[in-house]
Amino acid sequence: MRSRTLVPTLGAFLEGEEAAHSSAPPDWIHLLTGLARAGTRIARVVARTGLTGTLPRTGDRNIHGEAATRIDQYAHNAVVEEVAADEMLCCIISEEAEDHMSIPSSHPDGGCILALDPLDGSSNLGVNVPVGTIFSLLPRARPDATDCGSDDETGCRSDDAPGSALAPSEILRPGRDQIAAGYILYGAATVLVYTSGRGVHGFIRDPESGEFLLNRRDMRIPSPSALHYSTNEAYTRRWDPRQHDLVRHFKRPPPKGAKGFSARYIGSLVADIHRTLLVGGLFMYPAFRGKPEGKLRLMYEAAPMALIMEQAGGRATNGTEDILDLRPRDIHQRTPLFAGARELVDLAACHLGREATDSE
Ligand code: AHM
Ligand code: MG
Repeated sequence: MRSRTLVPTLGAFLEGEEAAHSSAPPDWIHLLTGLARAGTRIARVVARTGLTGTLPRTGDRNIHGEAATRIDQYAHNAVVEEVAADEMLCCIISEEAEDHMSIPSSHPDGGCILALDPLDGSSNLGVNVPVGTIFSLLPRARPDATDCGSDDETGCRSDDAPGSALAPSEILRPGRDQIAAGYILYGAATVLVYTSGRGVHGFIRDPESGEFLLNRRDMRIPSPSALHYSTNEAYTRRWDPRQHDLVRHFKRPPPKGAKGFSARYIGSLVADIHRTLLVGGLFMYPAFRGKPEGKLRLMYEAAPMALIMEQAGGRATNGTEDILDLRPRDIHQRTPLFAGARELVDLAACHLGREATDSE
């Protein structure tokens, strides 16, 4: 009988390679472990939605102590419960909460911000389409000269005076400042992908042991990448002519002997981005008439995916500017997103930055 190769668990990988090489604060390992625990709880509930509908069956309570009624509220609560005691956090920004949530609520004093979409794409659950949790870890803004707080070498502010309230300028950080980012995909398998700025690593949850096992170390978008474009073409009638030009370009007959483009769109961001990361292509959620900033949220959807893409050799823009360079005005701000293989994102930027040839 062949002996089984020893595959590192998430815990072993974090304690070993991540602890040795990452520049993220040491508490990050604890935080990611909490996120993985939340992912395990969410995966279980997601897997039962065919039986229970999108409502968890028993007794879950939201942050206000009310009975949760929606699965995305359940997911929000699960993450908050698993990470809220983390001393590195000063607040959580969640798609499920209107304002940021201070941690601890009475006197936020951690140095980092967790931005979160607890369960993206949950409207797909009724038809058994994969959904996901997206997370981004940011340092709280550095104090100015009049402030007595200090930063450690990781950028996380560490000795803030208890009792201070969080100002918007402390938490509205550009994606370029992210310490770490990632997602958990609830599909045929539950997959956790993260970066802390030194490559992208993927783990798959073994349903038997319950452990996340290292599945892909240092993920790279393949080059040449798959010629997939991915967008919701039902909005064509509301597109800018330059977006039309771009998609028309993808539909042109390829040169003799070359492969042409094909379309892929799941309509679930984590699944679309995961496919793009694994095989390449270009994911697009553009702005269009009626949605001048697109649909996706900058801080907890676009920015973490952009960091993953860049760390895997790809790129992400809002059409013209790198997503990671955008400074949010608001925690729930939206942005157009073009993400994927670098040459295809560059091609999109080139089309979107010039005069349209004609309109439809
Ligand atoms: P949600 O945050 O309300 O779940 O919506 C986000 C989802 C993404 O997963 C996906 O990329 C997008 O909505 C699809 O939108 P559309 O149906 O307009 O194509
Ligand atoms: Mg979402």
